[in-house]
Amino acid sequence: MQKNAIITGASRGIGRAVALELAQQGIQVILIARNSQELTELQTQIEQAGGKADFYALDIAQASEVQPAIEQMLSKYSQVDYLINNAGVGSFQEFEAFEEAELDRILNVNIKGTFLLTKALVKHMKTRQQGHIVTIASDVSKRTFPNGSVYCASKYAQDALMSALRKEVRSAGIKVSTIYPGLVDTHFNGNKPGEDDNKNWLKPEDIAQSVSYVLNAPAHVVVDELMIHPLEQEY
Ligand code: NJP
Repeated sequence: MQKNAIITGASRGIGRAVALELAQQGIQVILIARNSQELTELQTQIEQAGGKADFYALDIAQASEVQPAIEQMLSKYSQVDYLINNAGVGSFQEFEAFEEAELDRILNVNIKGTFLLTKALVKHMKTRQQGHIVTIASDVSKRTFPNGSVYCASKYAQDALMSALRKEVRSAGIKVSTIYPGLVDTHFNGNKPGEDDNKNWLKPEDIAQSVSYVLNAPAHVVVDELMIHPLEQEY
């Protein structure tokens, strides 16, 4: 049967690589991000390669946008097998320089967005007694560093959200996996992919391979957590 995967933050970076990888495996990908032009271009690229892609341009931090979109998806596709919670934002500065608005922005996307998407799909997955939720958290879900207070807090919280959910839904046959990447060469926080300084960082495709590994585990196996770093990164 055709498998369907929702991927948030699919317009670029890790999410885009995950979408390309899963589509190439024959999975119908449902792309989410705010930038509809980038989503259209990715949809075209996937379809030209023989894959299946649909997209919803929305802000994952807005319940009023997430809820109707998920309802539409469920009536169109009848089942969602995989949710890849990948969309995320961050910025880095001294603690006292963080403004309230920046705190809200980071927590709203990384926590509230993850919560809204997951909540909108858990009931559906429980009814089917199957489903797999994969979250791209961060290695800073498990360590902190100077100038990273708000981002680290958001990623610790995202990890805790998923860790507790894992324990709630395991008996319903739902797998919850969290991936903790180190440095990945994407557009994150204004980074320019391909610059020489980042040449030894992970590539988005490395994380796409991790997602593929987690999703393709045998039915009786769940990869709860997977941490991945560039060899040169101190951890
Ligand atoms: O970042 P980037 P990554 N609603 O900036 C989307 C984690 N991570 O791929 O909305 C919906 O290239 C945005 O699309 P748009 C990180 O925390 C990374 O590196 O159109 N979508 C874009 O597609 C994050 O959770 C590193 O602007 C929203 C995507 O998110 C995940 O990896 C290290 C949105 C961001 O693409 C992917 O980040 C690490 C919203 N409100 C963890 N806001 C790393 N890169 O080094 C943003 O440990 N997006």
